[in-house]
Amino acid sequence: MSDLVRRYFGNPILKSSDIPYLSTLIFNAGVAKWQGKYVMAFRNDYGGTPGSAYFKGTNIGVAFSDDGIDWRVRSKPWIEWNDHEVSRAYDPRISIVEGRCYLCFALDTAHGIRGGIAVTDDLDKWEVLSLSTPDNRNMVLFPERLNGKFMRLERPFPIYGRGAPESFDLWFSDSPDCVYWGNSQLVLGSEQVPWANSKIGPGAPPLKTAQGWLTAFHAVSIDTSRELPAWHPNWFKTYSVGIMLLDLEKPWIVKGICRKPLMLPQEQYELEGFRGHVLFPGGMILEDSGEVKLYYGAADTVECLATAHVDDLIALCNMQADPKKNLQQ
Ligand code: BMA
Repeated sequence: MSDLVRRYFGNPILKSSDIPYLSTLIFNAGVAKWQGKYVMAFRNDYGGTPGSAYFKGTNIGVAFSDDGIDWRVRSKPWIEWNDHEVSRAYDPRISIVEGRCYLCFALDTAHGIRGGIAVTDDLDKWEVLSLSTPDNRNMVLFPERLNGKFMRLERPFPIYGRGAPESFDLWFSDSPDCVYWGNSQLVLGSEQVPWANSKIGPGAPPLKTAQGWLTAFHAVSIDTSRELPAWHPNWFKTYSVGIMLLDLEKPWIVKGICRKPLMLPQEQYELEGFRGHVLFPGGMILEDSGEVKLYYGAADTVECLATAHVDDLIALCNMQADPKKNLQQ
């Protein structure tokens, strides 16, 4: 674990008691700078009591900030999708592409989990551009097009043919219009992450640097001999944060990856909650000073902030993904 990453001393930066409507858990937010402000879209699981594993529903709320630390939450939730087919939208990520605000999200449906992409120009009205086939989630859009194409990272869940348990991987695809997606390429197999023994998935939308696209991902380890603190029964999974650098011109190629987790759960607000030992990165902002703000959900209960210098993060990405295990070659 790297000590180049500093957790904000006032963590968590957003929690259920900050929300002016029904709220139990606030976590897994997407954050971006847009139109002179920091904006956050966050997941709100509501209608449960702390300590219980039951929640009535999930919606997505919006908050604004002048400094990326102190947040003003809009008085009403933004997105609540619940109909005969869809039970909820959750885990939003935000990317600003050519001045427009794109939202990626997961959708639980009667026929599987889908990854969605929508666009908004006012954080009010939103137009769904595409919904994947099941099962897929953790989509993140790159902040610019390459050769005219939108680009995304995503995490399909191949139940058959990939081995157990949950050996899910991180993929790339691109699109001329954000509607039709193709050119699917494997980016990183879960077996290539030395400290994980289960699934991985995209975390924060990539940041462009001269050395490559810098992106944080989540990586999961399961130890069934050790039940972890959680309101949720039978919780055995640790979610950590990894960091890697993708090639600027061929973003499905990993230029370098940090050999250890960038962050492991360590603080009380990360170790205990609905699901303890969970860090779930969803947003990264690169400031002019070189500071990177990394936003992450902690214990599926609160939203937190950590910072690091961009040069230090790039320097950490000095391991090649194991070529013997590299399915690209
Ligand atoms: C994943 C998703 C996330 C959640 C994480 C840890 O599978 O459900 O929303 O934060 O598990 O519980």
